[in-house]
Parts: sequence; C-alpha cells; structure tokens
Amino acid sequence: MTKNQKVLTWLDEMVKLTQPDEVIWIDGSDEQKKALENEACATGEMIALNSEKLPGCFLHRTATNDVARVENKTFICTTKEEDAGPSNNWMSPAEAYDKVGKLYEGSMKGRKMYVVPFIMGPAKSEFSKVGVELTDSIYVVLNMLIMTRVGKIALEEIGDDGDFTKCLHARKDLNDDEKYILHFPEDNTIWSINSGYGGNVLLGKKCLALRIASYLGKNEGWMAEHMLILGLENPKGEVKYISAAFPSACGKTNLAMLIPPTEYKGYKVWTVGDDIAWLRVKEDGRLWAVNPEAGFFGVAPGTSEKTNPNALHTTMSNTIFTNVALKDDKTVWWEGLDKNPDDHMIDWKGNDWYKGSEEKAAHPNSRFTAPAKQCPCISKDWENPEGVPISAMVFGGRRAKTAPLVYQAFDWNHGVFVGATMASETTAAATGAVGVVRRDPMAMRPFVGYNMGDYFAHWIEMGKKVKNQPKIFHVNWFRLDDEGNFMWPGFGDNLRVLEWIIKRCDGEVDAKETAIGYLPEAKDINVNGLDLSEDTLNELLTVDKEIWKGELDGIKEFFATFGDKLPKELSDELNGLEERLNK
Ligand code: OXD
Ligand code: MN
Repeated sequence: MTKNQKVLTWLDEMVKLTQPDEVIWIDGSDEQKKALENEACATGEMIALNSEKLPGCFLHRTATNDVARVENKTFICTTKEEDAGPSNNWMSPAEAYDKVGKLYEGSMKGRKMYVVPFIMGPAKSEFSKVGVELTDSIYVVLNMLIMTRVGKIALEEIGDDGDFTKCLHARKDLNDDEKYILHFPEDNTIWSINSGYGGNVLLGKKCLALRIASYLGKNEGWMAEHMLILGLENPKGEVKYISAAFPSACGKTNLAMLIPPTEYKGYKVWTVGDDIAWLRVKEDGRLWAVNPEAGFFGVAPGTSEKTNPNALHTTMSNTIFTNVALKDDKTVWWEGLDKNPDDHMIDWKGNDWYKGSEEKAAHPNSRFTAPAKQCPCISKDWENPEGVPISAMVFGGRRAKTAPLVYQAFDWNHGVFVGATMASETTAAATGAVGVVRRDPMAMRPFVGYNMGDYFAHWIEMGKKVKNQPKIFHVNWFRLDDEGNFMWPGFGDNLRVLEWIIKRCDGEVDAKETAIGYLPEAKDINVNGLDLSEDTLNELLTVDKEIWKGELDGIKEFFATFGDKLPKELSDELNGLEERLNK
C-alpha cells in the first residue's frame, strides 16, 4: 500500500511486539467497509439496525466498565515532567514504553491488526495532519472511517517520505488496572490499551487532534482547540464564522447545528465542526479555522427533534450508535429522544428493560458516530482546505450562578484570561463525579498535550501574530434561578445571543462596561416571541460583585498551580479584575 519506509519500519516493529495473526490494510473502499460490517455483525461486536428506518446503521455495546474517557489513565509522556505540567498525569517515556510495552507483547495473538492511515483535516490543506492507527478492533476501524479521511487518500498525503502520528491501539482484555492512554508528543506517538470506548481509542480525535496537535501547534505557530465552528448567515446572505469552546457534553453539537427561532426569518446557522478547531493566522491577519474531523461523535441523550433536529437527521443512516437502547423494531432510543419509551427495550448493557424502570435505558454518555456530510446544515465550506475566517471566539461553561448570559472581553489578553479561568460543572463525558465545579481552561483541561502554563503563553503569543483579532466572548446558557430552573431557554434561542456577539464584532451595538467585561444592555438582546420576563433578563445580565470576589480566590489558587509558567499577562489581568471589583 505504501513505500514510506517510516510507516513500514514502525509497522514491522509493532507487529513484532503485538504478534497479530494477520495484518490488514484499510483502503477506504466501500467493499472493505461492508465486509468488516458483516464480520462484526457475525461475531456480535455490532448489531445491524432496521435497514428501512436506519439504513447502514449499527449498534455497539462497550463493556460496562468502559463507557467514557479515562482521564486518570491518560498520560503525557515527556522527558521532563515539567513539560507535561500540573494539569496532566505524567510518566517518563522510558518508563511508559517499558511498562506498557510489556502489556502489548503478544496482545494481538489470535487477532487481526488493522492498519488505518487517516488524515485529520481536508486533503491537501496546510492545516491537515496524517496519522496511522494500528488497532485490533473492527469497531474502531468503522468509527475511524466515519470520523476521519481514511485509506489511499491518507497514504497519498503522507507520500514516500512524509511524517505521521504513530497510533497504536489494542483492546486486550479491558482490564481497568492496565488501561493506559499514553501520549508521547516528542515522538509524535500515541499508545492506547485495554479500552474500547471512543474517546480512548479513536486516536485521531482527542489524542491526535487535541493533545498531540496542541503540542505541534505550539511549536509550529498554530492552535488546536476544543471548539465548534459555525457560520451565521444573516438575511443579506452574509456569513460570519464563530468558534466556541465548551466543556464536554455542554451543548457544542447543539450550538453548532442551531435552528434559529421563528422570529429570525432569513437567518441560518451552518455547521463547520462540532468539537475541534485547528486555527492558523493567514496573510490577511485573520485567524482561519478548519474542522479536522469528518464526522460527529455526539452525545445521544438529550438529542431530539426539539433540541437538535439536524443532529438527529444526520444519524438516520450510516451511523454507529454506542450504548444506546435497542427497540424491538431494531431502531434506537435514549433518554430525552422523546417522552415515550417503548414498553420493552434492550438497555445499553444488553438486558431487558421495561417502561417505568428506574434504570437508564441508554448510558448517559451513549454516542452516535455520524458522517458530517449527512448533516442537513453542513456548511458548503466545511471541507474548504483554506478554512473559514473567524470573527468571534466564545467560551462557555455550565455555571449555575456566577457567569452572566454573555459578556465580551476587553481585548485579546483579557479574552485569554476569560478562557483560562473558565469553570464548569462536570458531566458524564469523563469518568468521575458529575456536577462538581472544576476549572477547565478553554475547555482544554483534559486535552492540552503540554504544560498548561505554556499553553496560556502560546495563546498570548498568537494574539500578537493575529493583526485582525477575533473578539472574545463568554456565555452561560445554564444559569439557574433560586428554585433551580434554567433561566434562559437555550437551544435555538441562543441565536439571540450570537446576534449580539456578531453586532459587537461589526461595531453595530454599544455595551456597558462592567468589572468583568462588556455586557449587553437588556434592550439589545432581542427577546421578541420569548416568554421571558424583563426581571429575568435583567438578572441574566447582572454581575454580582460579591460572588465574583469569591471567584477571585478560586482563580488565585488555580493560577498558583502553574508557578512561574503562568504568563505575567494573566496575573496582570487577575490584578486588573480584582481592582475593578473593589472599586
Ligand atoms: C467528546 C468529549 O467526546 O469532549 O467530544 O468528551
Ligand atoms: Mn469534545
């Protein structure tokens, strides 16, 4: 398949290490994909779904101990511990290769190794990177075929001498104690063992497109961010692009595919990406972005005709569902799809489930893997090798009280501070307690492949290179009233906030200056057609100085963990905020 000696030599070594019975190159063809689907269905690894209602769709159930990303088993393996920084687990490359190398020994005996060459990003784009994933899981191959550009196209991109990210995955026996997701940024290598769950094993996604890419981006002068990219078209047909970072399972997919409220005639949201953005400065001084992925690995629960019809329609064919419930007619169901589950289904663990059961039918982190090109609102530029120009960058978290509905940073460095101090209540996308507030800078806490202090410094440096800087904003769709109800309707109505953001970018609307940034005047958020009282809107747009003073301590404590790696610009911003709050 290739003459690239770097690929062949490495493959040889990995074959010697893992000792598969057979090595199969994935070429990206439909015939090969069909054959693999049949094989996976024959072994029970996948279940073919109703071919009329969900053509080309399959269900997969992971092991019950293997349902989310395992951050405590995820390591950055740099020569110096300091280079991994305080937010990552660290292991030295020597120890990691030795310890986990032993686990790989003979791990593919009796199994087949699939060689999956893939591109992250459109072919022939300066943004794109190639990887080769070796895996013994057909589920992984079939997911990679949706999430990335696989096969001959990728080998052409690597050429006879090109470099690539070396990705090795073995399912082994899913032993939790021997589960490792290792990144070797200095060697452009990823090792994953003993997991079969998406984020841990589709190595192009979090491992390459965020952890390794963030490291490459720092060295090569670009950025890899946990951001959706959307184009907002106004009635004049002008499209402005926004990228937005939210922690896992906080609605990036929904925002990326938003359907405008009925009052917004002539407006349209186009999806470029729902999870990851790679950003570069171009000659025009602007930041341009591509979505490195080719599919969506979205959270199923909560996705419905009401919350995200575009996502739902994307998943109607050629989609792999993971850990959702199976209906008797061989279609699928999850909590929040509708209020009307069937009387009998098979739950995500493979057990009978009856209506009224206390147990969830689908796992809270159950997923769909669907081709982006099937999305009804996919942007015509989603595969443009040049990317799309970004007008605004948005940060957001799940905060019950602190953050207002929206505010704008004073300038780039202040925007970096706003991103760096983001916090959110945790969700089911990673193992661990749900609902605990944690600092999640730029929604990248689990995904920065190097020292987070250096990552902040990289953001500051990028600001100097971007002459036409996007404006930076913070949003919070999740503010609660005293009874614990959401105050803002969210979903399609979030367009009302995006409209203000774009108007700010175009200099079309004033704002009030507060201690934390520029906030909208209530009159400038269009609430026509909304059942939202004036009091509620005012409340959503207030900054409670006392709560924010409390926030300062948390920020100081967090910043202290970076020691002298914290850029001075960010401590200056913190001092500035403190002064403004005390004024
Ligand atoms: C994801 C995540 O799967 O952030 O996108 O966990
Ligand atoms: Mn994500």
